[in-house]
Amino acid sequence: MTTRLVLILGDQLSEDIAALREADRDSDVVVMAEVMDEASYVPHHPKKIAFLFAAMRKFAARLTDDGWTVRYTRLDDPDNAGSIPGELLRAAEATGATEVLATEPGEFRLIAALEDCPLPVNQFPDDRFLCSHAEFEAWAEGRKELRMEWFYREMRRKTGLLMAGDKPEGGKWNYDHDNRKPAPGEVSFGGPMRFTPGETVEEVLELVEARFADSFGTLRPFWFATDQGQARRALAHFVTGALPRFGDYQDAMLDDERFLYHSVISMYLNAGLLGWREVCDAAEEAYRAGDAPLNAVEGFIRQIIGWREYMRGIYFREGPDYVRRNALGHDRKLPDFYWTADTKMRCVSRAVEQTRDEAYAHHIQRLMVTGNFALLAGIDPHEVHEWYLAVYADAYEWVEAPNVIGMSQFADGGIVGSKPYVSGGNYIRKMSDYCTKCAYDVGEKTGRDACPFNYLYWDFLHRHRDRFGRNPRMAQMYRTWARMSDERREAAVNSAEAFLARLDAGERV
Ligand code: FAD
Ligand code: DLZ
Ligand code: SF4
Repeated sequence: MTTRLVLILGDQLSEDIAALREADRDSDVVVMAEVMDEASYVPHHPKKIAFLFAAMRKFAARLTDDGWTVRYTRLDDPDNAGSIPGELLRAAEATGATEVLATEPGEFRLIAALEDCPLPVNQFPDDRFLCSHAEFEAWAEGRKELRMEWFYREMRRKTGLLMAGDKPEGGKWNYDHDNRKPAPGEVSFGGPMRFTPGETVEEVLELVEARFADSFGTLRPFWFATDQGQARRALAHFVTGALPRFGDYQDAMLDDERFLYHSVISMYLNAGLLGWREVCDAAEEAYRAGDAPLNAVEGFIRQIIGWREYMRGIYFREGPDYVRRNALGHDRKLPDFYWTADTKMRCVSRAVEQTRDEAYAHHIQRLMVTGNFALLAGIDPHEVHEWYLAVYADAYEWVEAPNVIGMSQFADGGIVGSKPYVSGGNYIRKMSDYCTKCAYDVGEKTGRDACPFNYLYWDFLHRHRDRFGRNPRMAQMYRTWARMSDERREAAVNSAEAFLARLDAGERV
């Protein structure tokens, strides 16, 4: 029997992954490799690298126990070819294999690299997702607007999740209206389940410490789950401890609470340690057992079968040039404080600090703090994209790019969102306690002491009035702008110009 190579990438750590299903345990050789190309195409957070390497090593051991022949290359192997195609060629030479079975990677960059590999690589669809590329295309075909809500309803019907016959459970598809409570006084959940590094993880931590010492991000304490069993325990911990309040406080932010009632499972889902079905079933069971309310469970399930699948659909539909889109023509360079956290804006510095420490920030921090600031300040969306791709443990282009280029920066011109997600400081004040500890005054609209989000917001609307002035969803904001006195409008624009000049000059803002 001829030997074939079976490529398993770092975010394909699922036993039912397509390439393994196509392979023959007796004659084929699984190839897994820690390579510098993948570890450095953006400067990944050390926690992200350590998480993936540790999870890869444990997954390889599990496959070996299950009877597979696994050829695993460590990063410090002196013969390491440095890239995935290079490692495939080396494996082919060593085994005599002439063909590769792979599962389609989650980034066009790597899909193209496999297509260009001198060995024939058969890329099977990644069917760990609920919606295939063809199904998304069929849904999108002929629609003027690709609204997530309509897509989500189809996914609810398809999965039967939270359905009562052909009607949505409780009579409504979406309970978001109940899910916008401001930050609670106290948080009863102690955060995600933390795991003490065992021998495999410790070995990886030492490697990452030695090789990625200069990268942005704190490696220790390292507490992530690194295998399926641990990830399942982390999920169960969330379902019992936090899911009941997930809905209520989904959009809230607190200065000294990094996780609130969020699940912190995206890195496990995206690497393949958890599957969407088991996660959603666990949430639905909690609802059916009366342990979690419908607004929480519906909201949570919507993120997974709705937003997550929708984002992937957009990425593959829009193609490789999506990450270069810049509909608003923004070209300011990413401020250094995205790496140093050294800014007087408390909300931004706290979001960056926790990103540095945990390789994690929750959705509203990503969207309404760091994302909102970048959009208001006119930062080059590609730089913003590369930052998000680097700093979060759950970041792969298929999910990160539509969230950043589309949802957060409006750089796709309105495919993901019908209006830009921008707000002044008042939104952050309402949803968090950051402003109480800030050097800026959220109540001040203009001037040096005023919250920069306040005047940058009006300046953004003013600068982009040709594009957004006739958008019905923004009409109210433009009416408010029009009603302001000339002096107030001028003061807002002047404050924004002065702030952006200080930012460009490298002053601490
Ligand atoms: P929870 O709040 O507990 O939500 C549960 C799950 O729903 C998540 O684990 C995730 O799998 C899914 N989910 C929620 N929102 C989204 C969404 N908008 N898109 C896709 N899945 C979603 N998510 C990533 O997985 N990788 C990224 O690189 C990423 N980059 C983002 C960048 C920006 C600018 C924004 C605004 C959002 C981004 N998101 C990304 C979506 C979201 O912020 C994260 O999925 C979420 O914060 C992960 O934390 P959690 O597991 O605690 O999620
Ligand atoms: C993100 C990542 C990193 C840091 N390192 C590796 C690696 O060494 N080997 C590997 O197979 N995969 C790695 N990955 C995940 C890949 O970058 C990911 O598969 C692609 O970006 C496609 O989603
Ligand atoms: Fe952020 Fe403005 Fe509040 Fe300061 S005042 S924390 S800059 S929103």
